[in-house]
Amino acid sequence: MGGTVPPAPATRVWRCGAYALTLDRPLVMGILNVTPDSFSDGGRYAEPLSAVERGRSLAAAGADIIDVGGESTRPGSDAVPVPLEISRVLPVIAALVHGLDMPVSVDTRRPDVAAAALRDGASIVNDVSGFRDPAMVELAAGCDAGLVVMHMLGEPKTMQVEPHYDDVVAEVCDYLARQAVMLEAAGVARERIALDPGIGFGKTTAHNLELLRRLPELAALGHPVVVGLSRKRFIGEVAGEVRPDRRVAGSVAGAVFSALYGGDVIRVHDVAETVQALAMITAIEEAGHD
Ligand code: HH2
Repeated sequence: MGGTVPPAPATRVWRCGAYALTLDRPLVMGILNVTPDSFSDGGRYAEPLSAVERGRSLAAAGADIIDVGGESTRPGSDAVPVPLEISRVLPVIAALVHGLDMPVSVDTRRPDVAAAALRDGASIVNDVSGFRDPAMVELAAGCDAGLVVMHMLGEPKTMQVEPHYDDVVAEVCDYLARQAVMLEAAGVARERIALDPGIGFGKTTAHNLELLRRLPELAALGHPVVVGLSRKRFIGEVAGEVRPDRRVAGSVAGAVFSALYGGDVIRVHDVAETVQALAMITAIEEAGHD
């Protein structure tokens, strides 16, 4: 008798520079937009001091990662000149990296912005254009940062002009799988590559809901999955709420759904509310496992 004990399932990890983030519970990425025009918090943290203060309060509220962006990519937005984007994000990233023992991410499509952020200690490059730019791929191959590869149809300026897919989930998964293979071929370790369906980036409300409903298909690719739906317009359409700051309950519901169906990292404005909701999921799942 005395059969062998089955091995415990291997812990999944997302490698981000000096950090190895274990994915045995959903992680929260707190959004810090150092911009005058972001759709939800534009202008609130445009000054470095208020932005750093906000970053610290997101960490105190339980965020696992702080994602710092200097360019709004809301539908219809114009690209920001690189020097301006660098001047917005760099002082904030430098201050947060020195003050907090947690990964700081840079939300950028620009290799020069990403390179400057990495030099100042950022551990993650979050590229909403999904590492389309060969210079971004070269940068990724030459560092050890975690990467978020996001799907976006076209460019922010025009992405919401009648987006069309035959099967949105299959097309987004195919694209992300191909980008991951391309990055691995360029020399990026698989454990560094997280995938994000890009909720709201060239998608209708129906597309966004379908991507969430079939999130397990993206999770099945085997990479860490990042989901960013916080306060976005499709929640407003479902709930009949035009004000982004009144979409918190819908956002938390989306975060809980995502975490249950394969999301590993949830990108949110409302960190305290999301952390509490996700802690409940973890507590319920762990009950009776002692
Ligand atoms: N969404 C936004 C920006 N960056 N990054 C990832 N990985 N996933 C997302 O869904 C995502 C993202 C847009 O939201 P926000 O930063 O709140 O607004 P804005 O682009 O207007 O600054």
